[in-house]
Amino acid sequence: MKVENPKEKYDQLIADGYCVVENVLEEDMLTRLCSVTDELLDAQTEEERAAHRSSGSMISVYQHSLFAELVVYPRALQTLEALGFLRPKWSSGYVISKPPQSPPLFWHQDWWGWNDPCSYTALPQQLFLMYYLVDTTPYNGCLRVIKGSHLKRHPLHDILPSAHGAELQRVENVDHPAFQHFPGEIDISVDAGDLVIGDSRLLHASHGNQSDERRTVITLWYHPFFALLPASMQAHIGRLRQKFGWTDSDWERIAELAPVCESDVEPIKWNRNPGPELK
Ligand SMILES: O=C(O)CCC(=O)C(=O)O
Repeated sequence: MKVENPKEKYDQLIADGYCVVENVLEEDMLTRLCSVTDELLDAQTEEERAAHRSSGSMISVYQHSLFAELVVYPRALQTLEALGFLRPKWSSGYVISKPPQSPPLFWHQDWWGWNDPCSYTALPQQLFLMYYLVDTTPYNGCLRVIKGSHLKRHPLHDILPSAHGAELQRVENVDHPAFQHFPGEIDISVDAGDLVIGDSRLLHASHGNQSDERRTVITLWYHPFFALLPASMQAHIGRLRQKFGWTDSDWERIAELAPVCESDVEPIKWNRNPGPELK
């Protein structure tokens, strides 16, 4: 696949923290992903749904083999390569689906390596690749981001308690600042099959879904410069892998993208809150 303007997209990803690549999923893959995710979502219990009211479902991609195909989907790897990420590794992912008439997702960032100085430099340690399976708009829960917040402190960094807090997930207080609007936020509306690539440090959220249809996204986490990360970070990433439903052939399929840490160094301590170094 030929990516239009790859250098501009790379520059935008580094400076703003995100970029969008149109039309990455082909029709056949999109159809298969819709059908598998619908099956997994229909099988969820009421309890599972209530626990994740804000984000919508959080189903691990290790629950179905099709997601192993998505991890190494050639058009996605060609996109990463066009942006200059030649040796990416992959660690995990989720099916995140907002049911019809559901609340917004709170502001958060997903990076956990803030204890290491490399987290305060421009190159991304971890990227999200988000595939939306339906067209999105503010009406049905499109993504919102705060441009540049992966590298620059924003008032939300001091407001947010621990990201992904259980109270925020259950939307116990919809007046909490984590659900509000902030100057500088940008809506990212996409067509089904487009790919949103972003830095895991970027503050992001989503609108509520006011439509009568599900709004599903598959988020996959990649490490574009895994070999350049400190060993303690590599060790943490290598340990994130979980077995669940994947078969040996699924693991073989993604073997080249498996994040293997060669040293037996202690994994870095998980810390989701940026320190004062983020200015
Ligand atoms: O549901 C969305 O649009 C965003 C999902 C998200 O925030 C994430 O995967 O970290």
